[in-house]
Amino acid sequence: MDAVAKGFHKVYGEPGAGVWAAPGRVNLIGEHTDYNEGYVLPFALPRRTYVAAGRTGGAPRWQVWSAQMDQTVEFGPEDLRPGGLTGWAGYVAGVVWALREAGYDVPGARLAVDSDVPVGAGLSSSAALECAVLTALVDLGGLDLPVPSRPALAQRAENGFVGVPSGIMDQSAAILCQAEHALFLDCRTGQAEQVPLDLAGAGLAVLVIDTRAPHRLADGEYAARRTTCERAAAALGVTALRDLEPARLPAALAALPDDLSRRRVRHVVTENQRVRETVARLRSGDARGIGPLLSASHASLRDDYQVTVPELDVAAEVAEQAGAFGARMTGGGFGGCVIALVGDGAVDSVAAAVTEAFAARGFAAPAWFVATPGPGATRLR
Ligand code: GAF
Repeated sequence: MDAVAKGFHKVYGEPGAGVWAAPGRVNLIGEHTDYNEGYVLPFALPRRTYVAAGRTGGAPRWQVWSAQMDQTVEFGPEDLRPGGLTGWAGYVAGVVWALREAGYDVPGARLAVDSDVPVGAGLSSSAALECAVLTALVDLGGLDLPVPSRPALAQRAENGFVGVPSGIMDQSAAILCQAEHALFLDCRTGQAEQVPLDLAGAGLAVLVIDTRAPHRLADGEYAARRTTCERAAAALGVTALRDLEPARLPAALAALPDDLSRRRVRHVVTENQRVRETVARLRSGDARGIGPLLSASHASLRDDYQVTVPELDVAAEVAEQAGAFGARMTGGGFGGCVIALVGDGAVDSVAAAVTEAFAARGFAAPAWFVATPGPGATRLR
């Protein structure tokens, strides 16, 4: 927070009006279910993207400086068309664009951005940036945009301006999560429940292992998964795969013409069920009991949804062999992170086992940290 405030002062020669922040996330369970109108259960990381900002007078224009890139980008209304800005600044311009498209009078502003959310690790650094900027601009401009409506607006920035066809989970996590809770979100209705997640109280920890595996073919593959799901839903006569209850799965699989859509549908239907089961176990105080559900989710993402890579599979498998109660990839896949549910005394040994296994296979050394559920987007000063 201090660094970004100082950065603002240095770049613009005056202090900003305030500092805002939004977090990255891990998804505990419920992967590739959001765009199928199903259930997700993310929690916010204590790692956040910070934005210092101040209004400018005159015709609206925007200047944004990034501490990570040590670069300032300036844009005006003429740049606000989908794809009009690319790279990191596209996420910022996308938020201004989405607000204006929704009819909001966005004030001209200067912004400084700093972040400790790892980029490209599948921890939602882009949603953290979008949501920190959105929260700052809404406050600066006194815009009447209720909190529950903000995730969809930030998602529109990503879908419509940046051009990534993501679902609504990451922006919802960045905006709606609360400290010490996971967010049980129904992605169709927007209904959100805060589920207490007192891991330390249960003698547990969520170990996040960043495999550092480069994303491979991620964009096209993600879009392809979406299309297959949408076509399967249409073929089965439902609005979205969310409408298929597990009891209908055998008949649905029998009705589908190809193996690929059968696999995708099986993943989505069983994953939605695993999310509900995870929430039930957490509500009943059985945090350790969610381990097998995490592992089943990983197997489904590996075998049926086919979005893992060898680094993710090795990390999940070795974490379990080393004593984790369950482990799974988190986020979109094709690289990124694995989460492992471990006893709080086993963090180092599980991380060491994965590091060793990576070295033995010639993979890049993984990074790791323990994740505790932090707060969603907020004004800090
Ligand atoms: C990415 C997307 F941005 C999310 O919307 C979600 O679909 C996720 O992949 C997979 O669960 O993070």
